[in-house]
Amino acid sequence: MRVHRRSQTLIFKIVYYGPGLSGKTTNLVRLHESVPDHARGKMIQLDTETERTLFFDYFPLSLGRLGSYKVRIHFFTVPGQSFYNVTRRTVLQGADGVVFVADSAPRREHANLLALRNMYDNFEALGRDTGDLPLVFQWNKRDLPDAMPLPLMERLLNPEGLPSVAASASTGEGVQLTQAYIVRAVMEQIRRATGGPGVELTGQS
Ligand SMILES: Nc1nc2c(ncn2[C@@H]2O[C@H](COP(=O)(O)OP(=O)(O)OP(=O)(O)O)[C@@H](O)[C@H]2O)c(=O)[nH]1
Ligand SMILES: [Mg+2]
Repeated sequence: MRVHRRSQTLIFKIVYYGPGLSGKTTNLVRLHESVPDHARGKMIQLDTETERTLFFDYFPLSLGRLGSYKVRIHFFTVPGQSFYNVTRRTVLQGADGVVFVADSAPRREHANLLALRNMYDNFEALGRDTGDLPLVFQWNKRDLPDAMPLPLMERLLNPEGLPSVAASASTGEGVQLTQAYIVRAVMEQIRRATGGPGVELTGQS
């Protein structure tokens, strides 16, 4: 979280992580579309000519107020392709929460696991303790006819039973719920960390 005292703004960073082509960029595009104009900033997509993320995607969202402070959330995606790890680590720096977008295609079972391990490795390299990391799993591409069974994905990737959402980002299904879960997890984490009486977000700013 970054605090801008002069403009009385709190800025949270949420990163969408996951293997290549799992649908991270699609999530952000759908999310951006679903936010009213007055609450969203421009979406930036830095990708290759084949629409693979090269650096990241990004857009800012105004969420409301926390006491006298305005709350903004900066959403990012990482590039999933394995050789962009330095970029992934850079994007992950300072993340207040992560959405792990897993691909339900059976042939991506191993890629999902590798990407999750890679996320923890990168946090470790950044010196970040992930014990209290707000993390939400999204089981994406549920529309695939051969999608892996949800209990299998939960068992492989989410043995701790963290919040999870079944989604089809290409149609937008589950995209907003995923965002709602991660925002809630981040806000709860702030409340725990500050020991405050509770933070209520009030309206759109
Ligand atoms: N069937 C299906 N396809 C999807 C879904 N979500 C995304 N896709 C497709 O999967 C492909 C990759 O989506 P992206 O959002 O670019 O994936 P990404 O995770 O950002 O990929 P990288 O940036 O390379 O890591 C695109 O062709 C999407 O249309 C889904 O829910 N179902
Ligand atoms: Mg992408």
